[in-house]
Amino acid sequence: MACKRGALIVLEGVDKAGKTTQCKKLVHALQQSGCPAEMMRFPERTTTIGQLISAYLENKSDLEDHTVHLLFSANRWELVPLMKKKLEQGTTLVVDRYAFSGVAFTSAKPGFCLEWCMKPDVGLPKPDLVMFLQLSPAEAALRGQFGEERYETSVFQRAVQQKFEQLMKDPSVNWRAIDASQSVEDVHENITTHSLNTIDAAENLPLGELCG
Ligand code: NYM
Repeated sequence: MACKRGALIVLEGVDKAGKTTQCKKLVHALQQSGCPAEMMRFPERTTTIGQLISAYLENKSDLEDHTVHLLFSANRWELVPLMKKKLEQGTTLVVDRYAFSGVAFTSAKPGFCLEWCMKPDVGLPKPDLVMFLQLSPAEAALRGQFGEERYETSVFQRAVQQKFEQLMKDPSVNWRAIDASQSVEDVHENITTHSLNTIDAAENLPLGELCG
């Protein structure tokens, strides 16, 4: 009998929303409950493309805006064979940022529209669930200073948040807004419930593709 596939679960949100903490806790909880699960993150900075992106984010290099957008997308595409293999083997993937971050961050720059930004990611494996960790800019500010990387300013993050809100109107994507102002444990419980439901449902569904 063919093995049931794993689910592709993505966490998105602005900086400070708690995505990485929640991804780790979710993978741990799924593994504890006997469900094979692994974490991935984008950008994946260890590849050759990822190193170019990392240098750009750390302000060690400058890249033209369209070019870096395409590199972020290429960084996802280079990991597609591995993602598909793991999903087919029955491993659920919990992914810290995906194509939606790509579109939200680039389209928050002047001169970019959502449509152009979405094109390079068309055809990527479509997440079975995208949870958006919602946190107001005021609450994010209470969680401390931004770091040193590019994009880490409240003005830019506010623009990114608006782009995410536009993306969440797309009914072809299974979005769930999660109130990230709750305690870490309450957010975790909420996320775990949605994830377990999605893992059950995904077993019997083919993996989709992102559309434009
Ligand atoms: N980012 C992330 C993009 O601009 N485009 C993308 O496609 C992705 C996946 O990279 N500020 C931005 C968002 C973040 C930064 O992410 C690094 P992290 O999760 O802080 O490593």
